[in-house]
Amino acid sequence: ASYYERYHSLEDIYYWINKTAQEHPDMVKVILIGSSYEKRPLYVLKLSGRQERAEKRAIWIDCGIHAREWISPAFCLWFVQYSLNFYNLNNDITEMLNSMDIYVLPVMNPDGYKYTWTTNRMWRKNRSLSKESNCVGTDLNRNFDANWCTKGASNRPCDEIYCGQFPESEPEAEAVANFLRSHKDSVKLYLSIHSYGQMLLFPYSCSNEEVPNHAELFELVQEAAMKIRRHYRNNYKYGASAKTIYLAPGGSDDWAYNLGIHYSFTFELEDRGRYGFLLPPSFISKACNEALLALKSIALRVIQKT
Ligand code: 0X9
Ligand code: ZN
Repeated sequence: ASYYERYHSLEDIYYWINKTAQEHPDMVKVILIGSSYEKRPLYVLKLSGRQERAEKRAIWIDCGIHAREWISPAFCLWFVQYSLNFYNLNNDITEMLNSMDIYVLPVMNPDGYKYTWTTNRMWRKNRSLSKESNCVGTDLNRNFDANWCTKGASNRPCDEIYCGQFPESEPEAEAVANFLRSHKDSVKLYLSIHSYGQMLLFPYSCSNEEVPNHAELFELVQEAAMKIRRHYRNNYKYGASAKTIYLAPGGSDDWAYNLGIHYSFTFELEDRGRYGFLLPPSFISKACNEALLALKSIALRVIQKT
């Protein structure tokens, strides 16, 4: 199996980030957007092709918000490698990179990811210590300022869906929010990669309300799911988060949407529960190819629309 068909430790991923940037100085820049609670760097890879417009639009992709969802960072690595290898060879990738810069955050929760490799494979949250309790960790996908800590999140530090002390109390969430705030005019498409469940989701998750462009987003995920069904004979559910998965406030996708990034999605990759978070490495390529197909399908539409 190739490098991309295996899971990698955090140290390996940091090494990979550096090496990838060095090998492709023309297309890749590394940006430090902040650091984690335990002071690990949060690196974003900026991929760009040939400049086509004066002010270039951009896509944001984050992986590894939740520590145990190993297929998610694996997808970010897969996607970067695929984009670099197939630029100027595959039409879709070439068009994407010539039209949009792509910011990729391979591991948003490095402390949690590390912890799943050393201590507890099923850890979800980050590793911040709380003052009022001995329990560790905040759910970074409940820590954003979108109906923060209402129904679907918990204010108890021992819970898996603990929302934190206040919105963006966690350095990992704050770093992502700061970066997106300062790039909100160029970023047109926000994408957050999770597992598992095979779903293509869009806002809102923080309320049962429909977003103004609900119909448009629904068409995008419907088309993407149809392509996955045709090419890989696999079914993905799709729709607004609150109705398709559950009510869950404080998520990055809803927050990005409210910031003005009106193409905002969360993908839940393979599988549907047979292995769950423990997806064997032999499934990585299929899971990543499915997500890649959905990403390309949506991104190319967004390029036409914006
Ligand atoms: O609950 C979550 O954060 C995500 N599911 S997971 O099993 N990967 O934990 C779903 C996120 C959907 N979007 C929002 N809740 N905003
Ligand atoms: Zn998740």
